[in-house]
Amino acid sequence: MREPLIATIGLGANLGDAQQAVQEAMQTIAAFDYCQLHAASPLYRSAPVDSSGPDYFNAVLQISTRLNAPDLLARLHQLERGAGRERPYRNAPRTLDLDILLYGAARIDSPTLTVPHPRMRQRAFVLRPLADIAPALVSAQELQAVSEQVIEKI
Ligand code: PH2
Ligand code: MG
Ligand code: MG
Repeated sequence: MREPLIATIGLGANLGDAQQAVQEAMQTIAAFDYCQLHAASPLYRSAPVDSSGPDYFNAVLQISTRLNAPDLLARLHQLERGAGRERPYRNAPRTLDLDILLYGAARIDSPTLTVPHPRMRQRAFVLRPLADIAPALVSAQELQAVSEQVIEKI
């Protein structure tokens, strides 16, 4: 078990009771072994970006964790499966999506995990909630660049 660091996780869902799925997942992740809640963003409703179906519910969570990145990812995937996640095609509507956005200051480039998340800085549904809980991690220019994306805090 390693020294604790802050992992930043993006949550999203747009099928089924998506709002409840995101809220429940935040609580479940905060209660994972070897993890402590660091910060939880408000919930946002956002239009699908490069995706389809109903509006998404999105949030960002920071945990302090001693889990290594593959173990954290495995637990997140387990939670997605428990929520009935299916993967018929890329960016398909989904009951629950849990992405590791940042893992401390680590850069990870493995077949199953790329961190920092390669598209996080192009997405208002990540940057807006991230700016709420970790303003030093998001610049005004980055927020401006995604200001056309349809999103509201709920
Ligand atoms: N996730 C995607 C693709 N598009 N759009 C919104 N609004 N919210 C998401 O969480 C989302 C998306 C791929 O993971
Ligand atoms: Mg995703
Ligand atoms: Mg994902």
